Amino acid sequence: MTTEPTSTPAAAPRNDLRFIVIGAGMSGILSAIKLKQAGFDDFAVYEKADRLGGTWRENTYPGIACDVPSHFYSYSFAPNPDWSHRFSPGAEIHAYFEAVAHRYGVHERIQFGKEVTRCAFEDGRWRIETSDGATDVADFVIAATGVLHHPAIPDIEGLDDFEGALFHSARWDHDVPVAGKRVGVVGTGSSAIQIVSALVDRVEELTLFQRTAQWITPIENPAYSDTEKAEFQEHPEAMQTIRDAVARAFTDGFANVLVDADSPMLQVIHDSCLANLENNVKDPELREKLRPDYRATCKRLIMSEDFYDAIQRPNAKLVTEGIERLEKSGVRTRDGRLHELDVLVLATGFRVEDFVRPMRVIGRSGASMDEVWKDGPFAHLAISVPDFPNFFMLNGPNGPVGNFSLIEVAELQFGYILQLVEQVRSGACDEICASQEAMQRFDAERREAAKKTIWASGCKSWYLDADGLPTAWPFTFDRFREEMSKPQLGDFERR
Ligand code: N01
Repeated sequence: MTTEPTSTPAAAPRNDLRFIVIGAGMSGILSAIKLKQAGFDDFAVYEKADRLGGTWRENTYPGIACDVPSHFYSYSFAPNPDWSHRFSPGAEIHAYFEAVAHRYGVHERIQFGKEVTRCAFEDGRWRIETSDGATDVADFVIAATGVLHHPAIPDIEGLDDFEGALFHSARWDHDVPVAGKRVGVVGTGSSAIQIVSALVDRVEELTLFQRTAQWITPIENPAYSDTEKAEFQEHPEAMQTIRDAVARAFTDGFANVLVDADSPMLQVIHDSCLANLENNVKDPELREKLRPDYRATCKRLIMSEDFYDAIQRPNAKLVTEGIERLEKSGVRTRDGRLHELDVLVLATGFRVEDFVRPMRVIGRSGASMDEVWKDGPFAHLAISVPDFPNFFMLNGPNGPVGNFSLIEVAELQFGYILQLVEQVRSGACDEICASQEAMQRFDAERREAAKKTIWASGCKSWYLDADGLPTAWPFTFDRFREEMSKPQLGDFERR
């Protein structure tokens, strides 16, 4: 049942609302800043680690960078004239979040080393438990817990038998020397491609274990000169111009076209990836091994200016034979060959379906998020789940993910969430969450649209759910912006 919007406040305005933000990554820091700016000063940010930064804290592998241009992958309210490159490295991005958190006075509001283990909606408020046994109570929970968060460890036989160093790309062990070593990398996603390019000239031998070939689009990554940085400092509007241009180009040339597998623009992207492969990989045998058998952008497009060079170095080896098992000295492939290694990196991606879990979240009816999501995670417009009032997610299920700025996504979502919060603050209601009816309507439409996207055109990727249906936002990014501009209050149940 849809609850009709009412303009008559049920009670007096409330200025005593307390918020808990879970996670101090990009979207948690954003939430804290935006709450302060909106005049909500009673909030805490709980962070399980001992530093902020989320994905940029956890991923420190060699070569890490963001493939969204830095002047777009920045908060809209905190442009950074000092970005070193068009696509700046991960450590710089991490330092940016640290600096912004300090500058906006939210760093001191983060409680580090506190993992939220349980949130339960009891007597109209959220009761929070943390790993150290402490409890807290709040009116709202903002789950800023990230998407690419829980490393996926592949089910390869003999993982424990390997006597060399073994770690996931998101758990890079910097104590393990790689210079002059025989290093193997499993996987060909964005992480693996960056690792291979960064390591090949430092190691004795680099072996890339490829299960699926990837389309690669070449990008240039020029450094910003001191003159350009001084110009950005003096004329911040120059950064805004870049930002606007990139945002428009990513929206029109990318995000909006991925959702229509028949879009002619997708053929343009495909042809450019094909030309990259044909023109830049010389050995015909290697070229065939690197040739994907699906359409470009079906998987998340890899952007790299140097991967094809790297994989053609004399000390690089591409192995396409499947992995049979790990043995004490290396990887045994199905053809019986043993690839001897000192270090093996699992660049095997993330368990994306977890979202807020393993935290236990109990809604108004007593049902847990695990139960509600037993067939897969969902949320109305990626933000709100029926019967979990005053609990909102940033970058939650079925939201936009892809080759564009998740910062912009989170900013738009937070603007929307604040409008829902306003319903409670103004006294119009005490509890607000998506109605079942709106959720089901959205999910049915989302599922239909998902079938028409490029992600459903015949490849395997982390965008797909257990049934092979893409889980990402399947509409245009323009529609996302439009939806986020103003909640349809009729889609929300308010008590
Ligand atoms: O992970 P992935 P990722 N045996 O899931 C392979 C963001 N990101 O960490 O394709 C052998 O893409 C798997 O093979 P297949 C970005 O959103 C951004 O690289 O399933 N191989 C695949 O090749 C990205 O999309 C940036 O056949 C196995 C790989 O592991 C997301 O993070 C940089 C295997 C996993 O690829 C995830 O990227 C880095 C097995 N048992 C990450 N299991 C930038 O901004 C898995 N694989 C640049």
